[in-house]
Amino acid sequence: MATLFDPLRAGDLALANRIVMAPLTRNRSPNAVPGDLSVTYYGQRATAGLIVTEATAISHQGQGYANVPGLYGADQLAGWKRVTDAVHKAGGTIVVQLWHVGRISHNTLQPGGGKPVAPSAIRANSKTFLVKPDGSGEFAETSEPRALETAELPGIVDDFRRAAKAAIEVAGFDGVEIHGANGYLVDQFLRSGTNHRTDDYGGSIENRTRFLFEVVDAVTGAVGAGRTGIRLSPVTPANDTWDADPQPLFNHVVAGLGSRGLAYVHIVEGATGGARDFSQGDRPFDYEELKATYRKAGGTGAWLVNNGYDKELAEKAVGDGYADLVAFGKLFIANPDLVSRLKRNAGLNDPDKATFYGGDAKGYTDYPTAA
Ligand code: 8OZ
Repeated sequence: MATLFDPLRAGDLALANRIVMAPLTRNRSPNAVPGDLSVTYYGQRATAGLIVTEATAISHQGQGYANVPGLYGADQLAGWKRVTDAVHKAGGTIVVQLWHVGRISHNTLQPGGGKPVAPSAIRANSKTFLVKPDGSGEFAETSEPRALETAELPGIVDDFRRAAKAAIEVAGFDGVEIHGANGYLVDQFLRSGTNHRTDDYGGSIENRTRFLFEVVDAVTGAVGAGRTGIRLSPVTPANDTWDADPQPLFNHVVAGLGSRGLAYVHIVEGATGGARDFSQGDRPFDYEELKATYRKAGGTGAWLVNNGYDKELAEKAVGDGYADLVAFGKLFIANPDLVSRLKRNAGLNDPDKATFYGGDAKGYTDYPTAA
């Protein structure tokens, strides 16, 4: 029976254990450049089998929050190179999460102060995080988006491709994770609540999943499928996302991923950061069916699960053969040495919510390791 502490090969990634650091937005990269604090923060957590970085904007247009990092400028890539060097020096493996926020943005964060872009011009009932001139943070309503022209889509797909290539070749990452979850651009295309398009990218399931597959093909073409993962959140209501019938939609997604040879598929079960049994549509979501659909379609990537796992639940998921990898979020914020703490059944530090988003070293790099 597999345990959380066994190594695993996921595509081209050789992982020391099954414990993954989930992507966690921390808003500590002024000018979109990860700095000294981020080098320390990720280096401290390098005993994770895999680190998935915080969501990282592939373009200025893909940016939606203050002080989140990017992958579209030389200084941003140089900042990340210092992070990957620190993680590699400590023996870890790190992939970067490729992010386009779509409508979850604010005019003041967009190129030329323009409108954020989306599949359809439907404003999200959601908030973004801005920094005021005095340096303090505030949550603000997301701005009214504009609908993307069909002719603009290849440019965004190309931004994903370019960011992925630079992530590997310049920033030194071991791989990339496409952010297809939590109500950002890729997810906005998937869901019937946010995609009202009448071109080849809207309407049927086949059309709504077209953008996702174009992004996957561009990224895997640039860096190799064995270095590519993807994150999906089939039922999350995060960022005002909604779909009338998620099961056939996401079954179609993973069936299409099955033949594409990815390193892993990362599933947020339930409401992101909330109830694991949350569902949308008129039936509970069947995650076993989702996984079986992926395997039946030839998918050999690792099955990575997330949302509210503790040690017991994670051990069961891996021991039962359901999950290959388990991602922990808040526990990794508060416990840089989470792997050894779980292994030794040591006590866990409690995460401090007040310092999750924005700020300095406090609540970022100052959580103690166990004696
Ligand atoms: C929390 C705050 C801001 C962004 C996600 C990238 O939900 C995020 C995010 C989370 O995927």
